[in-house]
Amino acid sequence: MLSRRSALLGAFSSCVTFPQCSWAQPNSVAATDKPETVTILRVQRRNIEVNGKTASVLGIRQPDGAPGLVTEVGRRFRVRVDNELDAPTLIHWHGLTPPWRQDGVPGISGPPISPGASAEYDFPLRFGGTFWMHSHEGLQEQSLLAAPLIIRDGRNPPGQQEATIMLADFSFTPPEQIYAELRKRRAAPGPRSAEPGAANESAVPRPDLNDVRYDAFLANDRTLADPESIRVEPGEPILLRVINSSCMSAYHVDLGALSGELIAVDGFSVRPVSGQRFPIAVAQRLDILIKVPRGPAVFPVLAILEGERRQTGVSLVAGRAPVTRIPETAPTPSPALTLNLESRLRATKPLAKRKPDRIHHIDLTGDMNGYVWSINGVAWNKEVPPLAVAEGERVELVLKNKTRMSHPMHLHGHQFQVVEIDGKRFSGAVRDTILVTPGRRVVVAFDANNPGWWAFHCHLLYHQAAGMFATVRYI
Ligand SMILES: [Cu+2]
Repeated sequence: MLSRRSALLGAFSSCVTFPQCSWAQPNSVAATDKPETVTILRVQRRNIEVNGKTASVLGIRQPDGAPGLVTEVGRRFRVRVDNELDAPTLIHWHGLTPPWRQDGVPGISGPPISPGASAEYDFPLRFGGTFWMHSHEGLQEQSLLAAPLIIRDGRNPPGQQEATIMLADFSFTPPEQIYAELRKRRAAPGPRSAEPGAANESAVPRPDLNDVRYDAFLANDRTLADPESIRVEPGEPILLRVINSSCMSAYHVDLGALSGELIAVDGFSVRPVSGQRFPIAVAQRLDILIKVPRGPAVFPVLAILEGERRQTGVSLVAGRAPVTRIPETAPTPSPALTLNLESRLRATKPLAKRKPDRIHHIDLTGDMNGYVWSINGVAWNKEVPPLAVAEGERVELVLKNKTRMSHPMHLHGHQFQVVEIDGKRFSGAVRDTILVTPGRRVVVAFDANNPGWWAFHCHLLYHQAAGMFATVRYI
């Protein structure tokens, strides 16, 4: 099904649901969007402006310019991906559960799409939520080859306002050079040096956070020098769908003067948690419901880089209110992400209670020195045996982080439930990406119900590239 050159170019109409290329989407799908429609997604080069300079990046857009895809639960995911790049690519549908051949991981689910070729996808959408799509080929994700994938469902009342906020880390340094510089950092004693992209400002040893020094942090492709203004209706609720499409950066989402309710993580509902700040690791998503106060005002929604003051974000503009400049640094550095919120989350629809049929012990291993990252001491290569599971089993993955960095671990083709942190069992969130912080032990459980061969890896792009990658295979 993949990589066949489409002879049908032009025979499909694209799923044009929205009049302009906008990140804030109206809450309805146009009546012309029949279930049979094939949505065309073009993988292409595009320009954005960052820090006053033009940046050539990649993107996934529909023919009308809309990034990614907004659809509805119960429909089929009928998509044709056109590779308009001059390099191979393959797009992964992060958080969805397609047949494994349509999962978009080169070398696992199938070959990449050659330049000028297309691939077709067709599978049912059995659940809704906030998902995303991104390249799983090489380091393309660092060139912003990612887009939202929103599946509306009964949790979204008709007419409710919503906005998608996609976070990204950006560097003018080519990703291959960033990676090469990270790999060169071999066993340097004492404080870290040779930060890719910039000089190290401090001689004080720091915790292992943010090992790439980025030029900018983007929300919907823009920095706070020129943030997106999202018009909102005063006095009405708005659903924020926050997607962390960054390659290496975690944030604290800061609602400023607003408070919100976290109602879903990685697309799946949790018992609402009220708050003003919520952590988001790489590849995770947060659905936050906010009641916009009455009266005109501007509400910045910020994402503050973990361990630092640098921030990005958007403005919610309620009524006729003057827009003011938002600083690109927060008054104080934020802390590193912890598992405090994770341990408080409770799934509204947990997995059925069941003893595991199979338990895999997975040590997250490696070191900043030499930039070696691995699973159970083995950096990924094609010879590494998969983690075996069998259809119908309840499987538990016991994740132990033996390193000094946090790792957001992502399982393809399944959702899992967080069922234990450091020996304490609980009925945690159902999700697809779990942060495991240094020294901690986190157990996730899933039902083996999607036969095939699936990736399981750290979602930090350069950790994955360095070998913190494994596979799960049905036997
Ligand atoms: Cu990692």
